[in-house]
Amino acid sequence: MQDRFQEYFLMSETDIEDYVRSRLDFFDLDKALACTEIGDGNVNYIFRAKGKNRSVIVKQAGKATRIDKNWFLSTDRGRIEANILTIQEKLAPGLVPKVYLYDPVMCAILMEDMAGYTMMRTALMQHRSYPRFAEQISTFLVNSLLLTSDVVMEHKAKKEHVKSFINPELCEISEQLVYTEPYNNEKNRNLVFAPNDDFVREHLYENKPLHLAVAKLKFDFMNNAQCLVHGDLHTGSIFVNDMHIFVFDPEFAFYGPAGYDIGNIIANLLFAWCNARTTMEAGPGRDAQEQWLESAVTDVIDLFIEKYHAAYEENVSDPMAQTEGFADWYLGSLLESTAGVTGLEINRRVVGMAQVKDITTIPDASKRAAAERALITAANRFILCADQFRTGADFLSNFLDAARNTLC
Ligand code: SR1
Ligand code: MG
Repeated sequence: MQDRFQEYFLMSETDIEDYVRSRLDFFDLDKALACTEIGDGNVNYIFRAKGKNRSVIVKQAGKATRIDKNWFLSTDRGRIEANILTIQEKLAPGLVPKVYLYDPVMCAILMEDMAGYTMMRTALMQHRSYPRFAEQISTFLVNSLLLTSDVVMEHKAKKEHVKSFINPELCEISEQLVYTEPYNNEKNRNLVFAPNDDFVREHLYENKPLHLAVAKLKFDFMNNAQCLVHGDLHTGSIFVNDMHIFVFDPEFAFYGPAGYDIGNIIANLLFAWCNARTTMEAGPGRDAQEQWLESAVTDVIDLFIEKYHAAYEENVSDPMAQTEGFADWYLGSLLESTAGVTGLEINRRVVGMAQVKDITTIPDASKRAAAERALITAANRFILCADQFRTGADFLSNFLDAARNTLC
């Protein structure tokens, strides 16, 4: 058969069977494949091709984002995503989907299907709990972050990594949507929930001390090539089942501050808590869901700290990083940046253009408004007092204090 995939075009469901067969030797020739578009993200196109016994995911980078067809992005993000998944599979085996092939012509990744798994945000909005989550994500975080840093990697090899993960356009999205627009609405595309207009003006747009703290975090994001970060590690980038998780969708990857990934996780667990609090009936079911989410927040941080120390001890290679006191100082800086990013991720998802369904689908307007105010209150303290968060309990109590005042 003539290969009609020699030149880039944006594929649709009807192209996927031919495409997959042209690239992989996976499927019986005499059985048709069921091909469906399954993505609902803001950026790329994701298809599942399913044969009798096997299935595969095709993720193609379009030239424009899905959220805005006039917003053009380099398709090089497909290469970056395939490369980071391959590295993370070595560092955290089994916690990311396996890449079968990256096709630089179609800018498409063919990868393992996470069949039998649910997107974590969807599952959390169904108020399901995953007792193994903190254990698994903390392993992923320590391995993918610490082991790609200068503490562990040979420094010239690490600099080669930094080069190959330069991701200017995707980083620019975060610089705008996370580090700028929630504080000034400069492109007039924030989506502020009307009952909170005044609150947002006072606490975000006119809050000068907050702007200074955010500016410092923005320049840390742009200049601190610390670790190979996923770059968009919210609960829509994780697939879960009762036993296991997969982290996927790392097209925003680059060398940046470790706290960027950890803070994203914490913030998104707090969105799930707000969803449970405002949409579940008061009673034992809601209490259990909230308690699980609260322990997930504390455990992610505390297990990260515990595993960080063990991994540091085992893997540190830089002689100066072995100086007594350095590991603790470095950890302190990671936790400070984690707190700052937790606050930034909260604010951008509450008022920015890319919001989260956990909050936007809360049906009762006064509960949604109260949840958003609690989140912004907690977020601003995460940002302004970032150096005061050193344990899981510190992270949780800041949020619960804010929630107690507005949501209980
Ligand atoms: C144009 S992309 C908007 C947002 O979606 C992605 O998941 C990232 O979070 C990005 O900021
Ligand atoms: Mg994504």
